[in-house]
Formats: sequence, structure tokens, C-alpha cells
Amino acid sequence: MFKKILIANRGEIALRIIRTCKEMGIKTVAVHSEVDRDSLPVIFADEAVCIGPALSSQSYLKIPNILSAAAITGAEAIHPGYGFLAENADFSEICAESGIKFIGPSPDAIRKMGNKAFAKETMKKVGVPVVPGSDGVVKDVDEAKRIAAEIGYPVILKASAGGGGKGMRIVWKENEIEKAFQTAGNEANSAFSNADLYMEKYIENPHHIEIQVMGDSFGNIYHYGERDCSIQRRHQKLIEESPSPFINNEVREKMGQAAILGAKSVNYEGAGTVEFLVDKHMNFYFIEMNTRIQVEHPVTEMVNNLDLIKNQILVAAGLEVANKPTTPRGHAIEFRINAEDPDANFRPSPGAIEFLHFPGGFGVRIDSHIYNDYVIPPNYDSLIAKMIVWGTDRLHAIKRARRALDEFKVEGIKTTIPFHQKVLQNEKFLKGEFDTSFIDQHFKTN
Ligand code: MV4
Repeated sequence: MFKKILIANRGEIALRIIRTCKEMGIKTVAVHSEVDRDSLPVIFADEAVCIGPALSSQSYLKIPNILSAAAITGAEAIHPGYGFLAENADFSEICAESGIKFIGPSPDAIRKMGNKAFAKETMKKVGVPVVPGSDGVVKDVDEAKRIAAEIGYPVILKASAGGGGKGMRIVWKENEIEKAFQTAGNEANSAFSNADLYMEKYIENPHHIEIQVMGDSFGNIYHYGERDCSIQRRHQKLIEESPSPFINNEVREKMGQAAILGAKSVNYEGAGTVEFLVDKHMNFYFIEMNTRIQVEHPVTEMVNNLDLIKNQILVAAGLEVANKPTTPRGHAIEFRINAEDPDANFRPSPGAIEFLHFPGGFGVRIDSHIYNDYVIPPNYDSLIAKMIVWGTDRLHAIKRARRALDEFKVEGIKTTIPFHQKVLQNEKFLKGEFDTSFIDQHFKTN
């Protein structure tokens, strides 16, 4: 087993990884920017190395600085968390070349899944259902028109190097397609230095449901059920839960088997998430695979009673997946507490925490790096805490969430807590009747 792991991240996920390392008897190295000097990961890690100024491109994304920090501290492995370098195939390759174990899948698997058009083709070949659309990249406007006429409008153009909703255009009729093709291509080019687009039939108001998978170097791949992530605003998830209140056991098992099939096609190692869109008839379609641990992984941990970060570390060290799937128990819901003002279009609200009280009690888990007098810097994403509740069933989890949110006090900044309290009174949410249009339909956020 590794003796020392460097965590190439910040905030709650850095702390989350440090906690598991401590429980495994592994020493930790925190790397941090200048503004993160007084952060909890820096305080709780065994060692800390400053890797640059606040700007991510000069610190958390700066590969030479991170590798230097690993070299001087003698770290044998790097956990990238989510975001930053987590899905950077070049970084995982450079780690390997430097004799440092990247805790994640191979550069080849990251590359294959990072190219979304290619990933879709790979999945289709092995029999995973995909949304009808182009075979790979669409070359030009004429081809776009031909394919759209074939599959029927509306269609959606997506950036092949994108993912998570960036650089997408919905096209409702043929006279809009030329402009959409150009603007989407330009957007993709400036965001990802790659103008490649692919096309899909546009599925109206889909459910966003993803499967957690875990693979090891012996070729074992397991799935741990789904997370329903349909409660999102502008591609930012706000609430995730497991099991999904929408699908039934038959569809659940089919999606799980499809996810395993897809992961096997790229010899997947480590934790991964296979994302599906599910239409109103419960037809499911692969859209993309995320080759990292995700923000919402605790939802899966709570219903499966396992530590996904621990399993990531074990398989990276060449051991088998420790926790084979068992029947999930109860219901878990995660609420993302962001430093944002839900009454002002979710505008970021950084600054000093003047008073803080976390909820507690049975079935309440808080993953957070904030503390009294902590100053939230404006430079990074606005996630300040995740509250995960567990209940014997969905209604029990909802009642517990209401109770816990009432105990949750954050003063000095605006947070998404009042938004979550409103969702927990919404009749449709309570019935589990929601899809990705839920927030637009029920909350005036503009
Ligand atoms: C789609 C879709 C409908 N049809 N793909 C992909 C990434 C995820 N964050 C949103 N994605 C979608 N992909 C097909 N074929 C609908 C969404 C989608 C969405 C799209 C545009 C604007 C807002 C959206 C909200 C949720 C889901």
C-alpha cells in the first residue's frame, strides 16, 4: 500500500480524501494556492506545499508545480479529486512517466471517454443504447442538415471535447441549423480548442440518471446502482438522490448492466460514472462517461455502506475492489450548499463566515471544509458543503432533510439552504415527479 498520497485539489473533496487516507494509515500531502493557506485540508494533512497564486491556471492546474511538490515530499501517488486535473489524460500520463501513481483510470481510458463523439461510438458498438444521431463527428452544415432530416427535429449539437452541457445548441427547424452549427463550433473551439460537434435527437425534458461503477486491474467491474441528478440549474446539479424515484427495478438492472458493458469496453479501472438520459417512457440512452470521482458520490456511499475513495486507493495500489455490490439499503439525498444567492439568480456570494452551525444526528452527513471565520475566496467554485441525509425510505430521508436544514446556520454570506427548504415543500418533488426541467418550471431564477 502507498505510504504517502498527494491530494491535487482543494476544498471539501481534498478534506474528504485526507479523511480516508488517515483511516487507512496513509500519510497525506496537501497542495494549496496562496489564498488557501488557512484551509482545513492544509491544517489536517501531514504536510502542505504552496504551489502558486490564487489563479487556478497558476496553481491547481499547474502540472510541474504539483509534480515538484510530490517529488520533494516523496509522495508515491496523486489523488486528483474532481475538476482541475481529474480528467486530464496528459496529466495521468506524465504522472506515470514520473513514477507516480495517478489514482484514476489509464490515460487511454480517459482519452477515449473524453472524446464524447468517440465514446458514444464505442458504447454503440458494444450494444449500449445511445441517443439516435450522427455516427461520430458531423463534418459540415450539409451533413448536419442531412442527418437532422433523417432523425427528425428537434436535434441537439454537442461539442465532442465538451461534456456536462458546455457548448450545446438545440435546433428546432432546418432554417436554424446553419447558424447553430457555426456558433456551437466557435464556442467549442474557444472553450476546448476543438470545434468538433456531434448531433443527437433532442429528448425533451429528460431525466438525468447515472450509474456508479468501479473497476480493478484484474478486469473486475462492478456497479453500485444509480443516482438521480435531474434537479439541476444550468447544468449545475443541486440535489442528487439514490435510488431514483422514477425508474423501476427492471430498468435499474438494465442500466447497471449497460454501464458495466461500456466500462469493460475501455478496460476501465477505478471509480467512474456512466451518465444516461431517460425519457418519459423510461427508455435510457448513454450520453457520456465521467472518468473521476464525482461530487455526489456520497449518495452512493450511504445506500451501499462503502467508501468509494478507499476503493479507488486500493485498486490504484493494484488490489481488488474491496466492496463487492450488495443490495442497497434505504434512501439517500444530497443537497449542495453553495455560497450563492438563490434570490439573485444564484449569484456567487463569497466572503467571511461569521457564524456557523452544522446539523447532526442520526443519518446526517456533512462533507465540508468551512469553519467559523473562514473566508470563502472568490476564485473557485461556490460549493461550501454537501449535506447528505439517509432514511429508511424516501419520505423518511425528506423529513430528516427538513429537520437538518432547519439546524443548518451559516451567517455572513448567502447560501442555497433556503432554496433547498422550498424544494422540500414542493408537491411534485415530494411525489418524486420531476425531470431536468424541474427548476425552470417551479422556480423563477431569472
Ligand atoms: C441532451 C438533452 C436532450 N437530448 N441530449 C447533456 C449534459 C447535461 N448537463 C444536459 N444535457 C442534455 N443533453 C439530448 N440528446 C438535454 C440535456 C439537458 C439540457 C440541455 C439544454 C439546456 C438545458 C438542459 C437541462 C438538462 C438536460
